[in-house]
Amino acid sequence: MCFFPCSIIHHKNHVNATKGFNDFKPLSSSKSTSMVVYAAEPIVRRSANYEPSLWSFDHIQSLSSKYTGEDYKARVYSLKKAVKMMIPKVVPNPLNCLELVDNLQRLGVSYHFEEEINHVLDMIYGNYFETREQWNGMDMNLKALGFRLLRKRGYHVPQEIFGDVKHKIENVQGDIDVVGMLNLYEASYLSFENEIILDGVRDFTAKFLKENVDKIDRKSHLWSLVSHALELPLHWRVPRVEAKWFIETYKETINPTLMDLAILDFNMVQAIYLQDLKYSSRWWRNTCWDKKLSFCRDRLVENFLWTVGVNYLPKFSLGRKTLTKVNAIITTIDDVYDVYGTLNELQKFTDVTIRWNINEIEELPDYMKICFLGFHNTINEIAYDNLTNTGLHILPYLKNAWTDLCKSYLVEAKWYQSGHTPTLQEYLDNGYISISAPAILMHCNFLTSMTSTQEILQCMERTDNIVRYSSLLLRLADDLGTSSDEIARGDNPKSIQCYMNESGATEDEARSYIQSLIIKTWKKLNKEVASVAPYQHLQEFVDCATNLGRMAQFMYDEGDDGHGRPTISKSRILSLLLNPIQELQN
Ligand code: LA6
Ligand code: MN
Ligand code: MN
Ligand code: MN
Ligand code: MN
Repeated sequence: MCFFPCSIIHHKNHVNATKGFNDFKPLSSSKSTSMVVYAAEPIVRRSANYEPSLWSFDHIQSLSSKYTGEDYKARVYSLKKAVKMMIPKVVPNPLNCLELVDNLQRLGVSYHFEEEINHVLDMIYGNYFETREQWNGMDMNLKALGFRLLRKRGYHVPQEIFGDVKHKIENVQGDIDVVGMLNLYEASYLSFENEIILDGVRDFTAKFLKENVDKIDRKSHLWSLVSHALELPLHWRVPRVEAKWFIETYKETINPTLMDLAILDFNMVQAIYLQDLKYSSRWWRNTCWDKKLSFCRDRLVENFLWTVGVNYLPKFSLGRKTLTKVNAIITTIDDVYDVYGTLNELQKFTDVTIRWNINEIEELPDYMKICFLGFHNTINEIAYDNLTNTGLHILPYLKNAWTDLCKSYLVEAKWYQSGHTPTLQEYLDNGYISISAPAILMHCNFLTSMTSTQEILQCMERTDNIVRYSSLLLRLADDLGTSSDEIARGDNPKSIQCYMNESGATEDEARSYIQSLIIKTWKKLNKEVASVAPYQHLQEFVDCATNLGRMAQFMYDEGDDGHGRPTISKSRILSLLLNPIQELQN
């Protein structure tokens, strides 16, 4: 039941509500009687007309995978052993070494060989990349591949390694090596700000590949690889999505032992996702939010998909289950602030959240009682489980992160109500918080394999810039994908509109500008990630943060809203979560 049952007007079509946010307003006041007569003024609520979920509870619970059990584990064990034996054989040849590492990473199985890969990269670095004398005169392809794989792991390799490549390529007699150009192109995306040599490399390799892609045989793997890279560079791609693509593209050509392992591992890890998803779907059903808060997006499976993008490792099960709850709560509360709630209600919701005070929920309308109590219970339970499992009391951190989020939502709701268009900077200073990534990543601090309080506190301290840049990537990509719908239904101006307003740019120009900010943000992120590389225990968290940025570019690919529109994500969900990869016929 609603707080004011007779006075609520639901608008099914995109209607902007600008008035009527006072629940009661004096109708008339008579001095003679000092009596004030109140009448309920209709509350006009917007509606987003979200499409229903494509994934029913019963359907999710009915799914199963055959890739569980000891037989499969035993096969993976022996395939892993066989792959480990391949490593010493490639050691004498640095290019073969790097190609093997690259393949293991792209196939999604490198997590089985962390120690071996570290060892190989250390060796390659020491022998070929540590000093200028070593890399001077080195083959371009080897340089490019080495640079990418080493910088990704935080080894110091300067951009000057490419100081002469442009000149050399311009003077090549005969055909230019496309594979080398492709590796150079991919390497250039590991750049930091103000690395103009790498900017140049990116420009001329992209130009070359665009001009030459059509000359490559369309049925060849090289053509797939080049056109894939031109769509989005490898460094920006979500590892699990890439693994699926890479396995399917190279199924018949890569070493069959490696491929057997990759396929089996993918399918077995996918079976774990299914268990995580079924748990999450039971939790979601128990909240009853899909029924009680039916004006919000019902996106449980999409919310789960984000978590697989953030961390695909089998050991991250609890992390995926927890983050799915976090994402579902965010998606719901975001709609309460952006679409359904009145400013007065939102102010109260924010206050109750700040004080984390269950006694105050009496003041909230019924729909918000459900929302706040469900939210409060879930976060408290997450904190409780952490306390009993690790002894660490994390509720104060979680509370702070959620409070910051709700405050940033309220800022935007006020901007919308007052018709204020902030400057782009003002918008982004709030918008990187209101996109929820800092709240998601705060939870991540307690979900990776860090064990001591000291490590976790150090992680929070050293990664605040990483969190900021990853959040900014999410905000910018989200605005490119969602702002058209948002503005049409009535919402605060997003980065595109703020930039248009302050610069007089057209929408297309503003979109390109936002794209350029994405490139710039990646460079800042790369630098920060490199700076924490020496701290081994931070790596899983840093990967989560970076993958969140990648996931945003995936979900909002080509400016489509893959989070809000279920039909856009359907094939991705089938591919990553539900359909196994066909095994090789041996
Ligand atoms: C996007 O919605 C949304 F819900 C997010 C919070 C994006 C990331 C979400 C996860 C991982 P919308 P807004 C749950 O585009 O209002 O409405 O901030 O977000 O632009
Ligand atoms: Mn929103
Ligand atoms: Mn919002
Ligand atoms: Mn808004
Ligand atoms: Mn949005």
